Amino acid sequence: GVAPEQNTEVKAWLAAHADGFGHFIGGAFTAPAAGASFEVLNPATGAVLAACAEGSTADVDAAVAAARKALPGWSGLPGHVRARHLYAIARLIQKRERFFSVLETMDNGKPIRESRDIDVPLVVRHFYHHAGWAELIEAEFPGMAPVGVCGQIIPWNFPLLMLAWKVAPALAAGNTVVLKPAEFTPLTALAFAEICREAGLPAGVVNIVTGAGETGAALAGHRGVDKVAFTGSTEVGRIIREATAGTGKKLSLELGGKSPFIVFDDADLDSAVEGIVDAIWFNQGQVCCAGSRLIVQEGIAARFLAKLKARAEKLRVGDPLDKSTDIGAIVAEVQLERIRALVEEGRREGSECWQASAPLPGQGFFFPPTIFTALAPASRLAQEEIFGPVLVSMTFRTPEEAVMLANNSRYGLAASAWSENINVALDAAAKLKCGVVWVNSTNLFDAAAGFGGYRESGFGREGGREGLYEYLAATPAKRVRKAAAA
Ligand code: TXE
Repeated sequence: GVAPEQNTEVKAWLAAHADGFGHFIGGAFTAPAAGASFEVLNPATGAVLAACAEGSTADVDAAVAAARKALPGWSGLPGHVRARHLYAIARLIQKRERFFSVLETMDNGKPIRESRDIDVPLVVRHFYHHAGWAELIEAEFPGMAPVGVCGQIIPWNFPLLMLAWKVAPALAAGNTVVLKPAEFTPLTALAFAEICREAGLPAGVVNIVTGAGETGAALAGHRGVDKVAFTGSTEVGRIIREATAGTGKKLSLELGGKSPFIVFDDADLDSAVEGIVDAIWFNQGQVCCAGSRLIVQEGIAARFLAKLKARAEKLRVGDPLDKSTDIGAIVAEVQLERIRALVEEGRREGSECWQASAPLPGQGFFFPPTIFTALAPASRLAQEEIFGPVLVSMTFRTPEEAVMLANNSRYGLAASAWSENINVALDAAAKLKCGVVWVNSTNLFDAAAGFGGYRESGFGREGGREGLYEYLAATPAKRVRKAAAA
């Protein structure tokens, strides 16, 4: 293989924090109110990377108070001044792209090629894009004002990118933030806190509290929070929706998915194979919009699956820091066990299971590319989000049947349709119940395009003009006065 990415800078940074990380509150790293901490592991090796503070309600109180205190100053700045801060953050992350990529890969297990070429560049793009919006905010959204203090809870699959999706629009619109990263992957968020300080962001505009579900629940339920933004499991999304119901808090939820990937018999099969490889094996399949259900036209199904399996045999599963690795480690042992259990259940139910034959690394949390065929559309495997490198495949005869199968899901996040006849593809696209449809492509993301779901995939959009509405309120004068008085 290619030599592993150098990680000396990251090692030095971790060594400098060998005593553990505190929370980032009011512009400074603070010791947690209580002494509890948790270990952060490298899922590719099992090694301990750092110790982070377990956020208590007292920590959340302090962070919300700091965000509240910073709100009048930050929201009172002209948009173009806020823009300068966002540009500064973007530039500093860009300058440290390599550091952030290596740190993300060590913390999450994703291949360095992905963190370096996809995650971190998209993070930078997100801050630049929203710096532009900050400049335009008064002109483009007349009569609207920031919502206030935002409580943001993010998952572990794209740790820094999910932070960018949440923090950049919130700040552009004049809000202040308390963010809780996922307990498996808090490190790039803590490095981002240092960037905020270096960029001269006013104290308290961004606060980061680490911890697990209880810390998240304390944040979502805090009376001083005006808006909650959550990305994660549908189950926790439901808990947060219940907890915020009747409180007047603004809420956006980006939850699970079981996105269909439809291949019509006139598709360019080689391109579609590359497409599905990206759809289900990018980030080990731990992607909310992963194309996890292959729906392929009957006449070409056998040929398509044969091509796909031959391609999947060539994917390299292993050391995420190796630049030639295609599939890295699953984020944590409990996630690996979850994937294993679902796959075992599928096997027991009699579905045909194919797995790539290359041996897996002897340590760390790895799972091979896996494809299920001949499974009942109502089975758990066909309906539930697996969140791993596991594809389920089914066939259809007519375009109507393809759409019916695709929409046979409690989710509705994304879909992909492949045909060389654009009419066939667009006709199907119009009938798919989901937030985004890619035609002859997959996993295209941009800061300018709103992303989000229908049904149990949640509601609200992130990115672009639509995304900004999640961070703006229509009753400006009253809200701002109330915020200033509190
Ligand atoms: O997610 P959780 P988990 C799905 C995916 C995965 C499954 C379990 O199917 O296999 O969820 O992952 C915080 N109040 N997705 O258990 O628990 C938690 O600390 C407030 C899909 O890791 O939803 C973390 O910061 N917050 C997905 C965040 O919620 C709470 C991404 C997400 O963790 C909380 C992740 C509570 N009661 C998982 N409990 C996607 N759609 O991208 C936990 N948290």
